[in-house]
Amino acid sequence: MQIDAQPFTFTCPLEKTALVLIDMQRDFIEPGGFGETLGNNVALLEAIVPATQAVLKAWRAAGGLVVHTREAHRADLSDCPPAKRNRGNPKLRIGDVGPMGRILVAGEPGNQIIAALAPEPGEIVIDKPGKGAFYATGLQEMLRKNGISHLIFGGVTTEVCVQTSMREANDRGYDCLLLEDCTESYFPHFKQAAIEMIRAQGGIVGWTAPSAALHHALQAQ
Ligand code: C5J
Repeated sequence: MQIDAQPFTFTCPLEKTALVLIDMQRDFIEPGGFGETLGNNVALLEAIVPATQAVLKAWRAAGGLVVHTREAHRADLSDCPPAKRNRGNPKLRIGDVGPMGRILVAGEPGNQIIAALAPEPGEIVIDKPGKGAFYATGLQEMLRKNGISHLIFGGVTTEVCVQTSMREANDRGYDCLLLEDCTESYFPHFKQAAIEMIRAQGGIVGWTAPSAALHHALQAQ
């Protein structure tokens, strides 16, 4: 597949490429979750759902591998360092009970992927205790087993979990593309800066493209 991207065309064999949707979970996108308790306007993130849903549908129709991640901690918080739990003095901390259950705890209602992007059987779902999708997870091994060398990213938030995951992937040798209209930040200028950082210096972290370019490439397959 040839995807019209910046800083130059992203070439990826469909069977060696996974779509990775980062943390499209209720805790970040719906009112009452972790994102809102940190004082953010979650409506900004909700706006990318239609474009992300369209990509997911097209990718599934093409038979591509899908990976979903969730920022999720064990119920006993043994995988949540106090430094992370206490940071920022939010109204509700990780593990506290909010309107959608315990904040960022695996299995709680708020920790589920939003209904519009719910994983289907056979898709990989990774619970990650850190911001990056590779830290303390089995993601690399699962990608290796599936023969994956290229990753197409969407999800939230651009400059935190998406960018961290792309950097981790880049260091592990994956070629990575970020779909610009399938990612968002609570701070739009951070999103723009992250996109520019990723593709600067000849793609030092990876490539970026609008989702229309991916749809075009899939149709040309
Ligand atoms: C944050 C994330 N922002 N998924 N998590 O804490 O980006």
